[in-house]
Amino acid sequence: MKISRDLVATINKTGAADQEASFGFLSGQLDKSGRDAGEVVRKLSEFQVAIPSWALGAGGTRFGRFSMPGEPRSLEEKIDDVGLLHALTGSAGAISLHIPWDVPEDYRAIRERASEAGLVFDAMNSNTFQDPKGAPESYKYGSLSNSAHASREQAIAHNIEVIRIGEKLGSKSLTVWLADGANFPGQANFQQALDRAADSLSQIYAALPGDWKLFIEYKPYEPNFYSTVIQDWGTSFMLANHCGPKAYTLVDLGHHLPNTNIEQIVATLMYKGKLGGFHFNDSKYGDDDLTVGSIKPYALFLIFNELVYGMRNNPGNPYPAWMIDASHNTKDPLEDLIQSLEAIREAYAKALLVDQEALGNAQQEHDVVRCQEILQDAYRTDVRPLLRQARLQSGAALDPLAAYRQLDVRRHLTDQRGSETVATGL
Ligand code: PSV
Ligand code: MN
Repeated sequence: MKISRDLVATINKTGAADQEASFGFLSGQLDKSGRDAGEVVRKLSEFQVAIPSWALGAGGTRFGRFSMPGEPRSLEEKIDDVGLLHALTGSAGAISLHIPWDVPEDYRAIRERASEAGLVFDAMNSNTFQDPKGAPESYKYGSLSNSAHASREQAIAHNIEVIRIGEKLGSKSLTVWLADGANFPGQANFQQALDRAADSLSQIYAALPGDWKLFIEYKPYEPNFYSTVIQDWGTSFMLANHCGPKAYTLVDLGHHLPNTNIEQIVATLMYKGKLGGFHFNDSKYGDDDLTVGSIKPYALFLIFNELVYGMRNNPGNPYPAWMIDASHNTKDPLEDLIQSLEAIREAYAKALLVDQEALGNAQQEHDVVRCQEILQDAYRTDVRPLLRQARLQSGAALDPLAAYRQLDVRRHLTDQRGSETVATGL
């Protein structure tokens, strides 16, 4: 199934007059305080978020998985799904692949299919948390940090192979999430495991093409429950520095213990020019992988406030690679991703409305109340007319979720693919 621009334009006719009125009103309001709605709309249109290939199936937990009819059966169909999302939202212009789940058979055909849907290939993801089929070595006791030399060598070779696959697709970065750790006290020597991980990562780093980046993702626990080799941003940052200038930390919002001040982590990393990648999701308890903004939208806004500040004030930090890393369990994955994309743009738009200069002055004067008012004035603004305007201008749907339902996309996909399909992934 493909959604053409003409079809979207026809659907958009229904809400066009309302949108004109609400955008006109908000523009006028913002103008009074010297804020340019057109500029925010332009920035929103530019903000593209990668969709990981593993987020197009229903996901699940270790207790079970309830598939969604019409799940993509192949890499081609995953690309088609992201193409549908992009056509409706205008904000999902990239796909992020996970190897070995998504090894292309025909590279040229895959590249063409993605480019026809307006997609580029974002960061490649390696996988050493599952044993590869038929491989001689196991990752049961770790991969890049395993005390067995042969397991480490296999894991390093896999990561280098992922880089080579990514090169053929036009990707420019590799994300390593290292699941290595221990389940029981005494099981591993912390210092030696870290030393081996650092050495393995350096070897992968040495195989990076000149214009590539390495993103090192951290996570406090799971799949190991006692310790994780790269458990926090500090460890990731240290390893990125150990590797070299093309290595960066990747922040996944779900990879923090409850109540961690993630916005401060973002600020610290950007100050040091080391925030390379970002995985969006939301959580109540741990790495829940819930819809972005569904639990703590104000925290997401505060994080975006630091991202906007960093993008303006830290020229040494590269433009981060944005990706949604969520699971859907009981929702239609495409509907859930539309909701996440909306929440991301909403938080970004609100952060763009923060009067950074006024905030800086209030901070200087120690006017704590005013500081809070400035942030909350931006947060309380209903920015949805700006989001709709950005979509309208880029030929996407005014209301992507309503359009998705109106076009009966899931039924079309199910008719095409069947109701028993299961996408590769977790
Ligand atoms: C691990 O929890 C993670 O966040 C990493 O980014 C993985 O690549 C992804 O989820 C899928 O397992
Ligand atoms: Mn992640």
